[in-house]
Amino acid sequence: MAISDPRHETDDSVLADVLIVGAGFAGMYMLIKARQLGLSAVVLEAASGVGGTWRANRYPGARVDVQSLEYSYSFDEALQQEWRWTERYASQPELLRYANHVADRFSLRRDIRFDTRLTDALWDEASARWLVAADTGERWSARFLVMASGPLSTPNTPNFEGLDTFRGKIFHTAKWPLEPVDFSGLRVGVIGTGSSGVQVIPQIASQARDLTVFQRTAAYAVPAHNGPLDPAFEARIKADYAGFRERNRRMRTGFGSETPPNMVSALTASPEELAARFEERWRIGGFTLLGAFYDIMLDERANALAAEFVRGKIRGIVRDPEIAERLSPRQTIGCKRLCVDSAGYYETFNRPNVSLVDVSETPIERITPGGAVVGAREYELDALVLATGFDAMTGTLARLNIRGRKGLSLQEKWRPGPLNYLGLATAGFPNLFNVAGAGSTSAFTSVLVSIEHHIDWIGDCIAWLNARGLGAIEAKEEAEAEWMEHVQAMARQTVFLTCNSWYLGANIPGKPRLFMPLTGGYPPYAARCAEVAAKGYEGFRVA
Ligand code: NA7
Repeated sequence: MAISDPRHETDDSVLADVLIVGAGFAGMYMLIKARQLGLSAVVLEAASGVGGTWRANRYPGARVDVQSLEYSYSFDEALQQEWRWTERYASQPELLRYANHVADRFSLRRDIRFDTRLTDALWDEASARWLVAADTGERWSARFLVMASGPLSTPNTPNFEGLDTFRGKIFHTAKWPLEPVDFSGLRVGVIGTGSSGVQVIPQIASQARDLTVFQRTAAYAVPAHNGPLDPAFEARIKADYAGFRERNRRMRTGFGSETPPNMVSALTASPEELAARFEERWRIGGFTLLGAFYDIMLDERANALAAEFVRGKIRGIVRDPEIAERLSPRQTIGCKRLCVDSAGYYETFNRPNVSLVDVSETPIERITPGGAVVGAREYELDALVLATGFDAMTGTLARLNIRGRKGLSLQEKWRPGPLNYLGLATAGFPNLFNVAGAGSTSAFTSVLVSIEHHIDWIGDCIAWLNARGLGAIEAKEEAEAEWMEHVQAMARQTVFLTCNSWYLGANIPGKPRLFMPLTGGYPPYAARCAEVAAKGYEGFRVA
């Protein structure tokens, strides 16, 4: 049961220096950091185990879209040397094993409260502490509250009429059951063709009797060329892992230093050079395509050349020209996150048991007990898979009762959008830090790089306060306003405002259309955060 005001029963609350929400990669590293600083810390985790997103998104085909050697912790040399990834792009089960390995290796579980969801957090002015309540009835009082609850952790289930009348089973990719699901012999519908849809569709197609894909926006899917991790490549990286991490941190995305962007404009390249560079990047795979020319994400004309290259690939893969046309995206490429494909997404539509229904013009009208109605037609289904994404960046925090100074509710404050300073803090909420969320470059990086950066920064900040006997730190309104303008101004220099994406909140009806993550690259962002700290936490008020 939610407790609306945790002040009522503070006598039985447990004291901690740091209360951390979430035991995914961010929460686990924050716990390690707190211990390094000699602070007491407790982690509240709603699930029954560690792993966060890699525990929840256990649908068949789930896999990371950044190479394993770059999507891993760098803070501990022994850890990064001992862990052996089996594939270039790790699968969800392997990522979950890695998360469990880290939890074991650093004995994290003793400070993690599983099956415990934070419901309320209230800033108590008198004690300068956060008073926190969980759905288990337990209470904590903590000096610092670190939200490591993930930017993509609240699944979006569209409000389809009749969804509750459906007779078959309904699955959401982000809330996949613990037990494996068997689709053999079933007529399955998948709604959604973002990264999750692109990964799950080939898997279901190979099992189900019939698969109907309901597509609102066609996806750009580039090959990952996944496979066993080459031992020679692994040995080369591990011979100087620290150097590799350092080179990656100088990249805009925090990864990919082995294939840096080509600093040539697509607009000045000859047709032969365009074709050669795009083909080269297609062969390498993954996000490298967007770096074939430096201006693909900055100039719509350059972007159109890359987009047309991928449409050409789709026409070459999909045998039925009419289906190829329907699968060909029209929006700018990379504007919605590029999908990295390990299972032959476009090839799947050559299978006789797979059909594609375009719901861009004629949306899904309703779900019936036996299927889905689009236009005048009912598609008969035995199971329905929602690959419909997340209420990204704000969904999780805005659903909690978090109250800062003078009872200010975060829900209220964030109604116009996630107002923040450096992506780390929000005015009116002292000693509250948000990890890898809105206002930071996390969405455009290997998120592990962003997580480590944020947590190192938070750790340094807490140590700085403690060294000076200071109790509280809070973003100033003017610094926050300036930062929000900076985030918008940076986005205006890119192609990111030309489509409807979760970056803009555009996937959730009624959500304010505001560009949430920071573009412009990780290095300048990290430099700005460092500069703020070096100037005695410029833009923050300390007490
Ligand atoms: P995404 O990328 O938000 O994709 C969700 C998909 O679901 C997308 O194709 C949506 O179409 C579709 N969708 C959402 N609502 C509807 C309705 N009402 N009707 C039809 N189709 C709908 O989520 P993912 O889980 O795939 O990936 C999220 C991130 O996780 C990804 O970017 C990676 O960072 C990892 P739309 O495009 O909005 O037209």
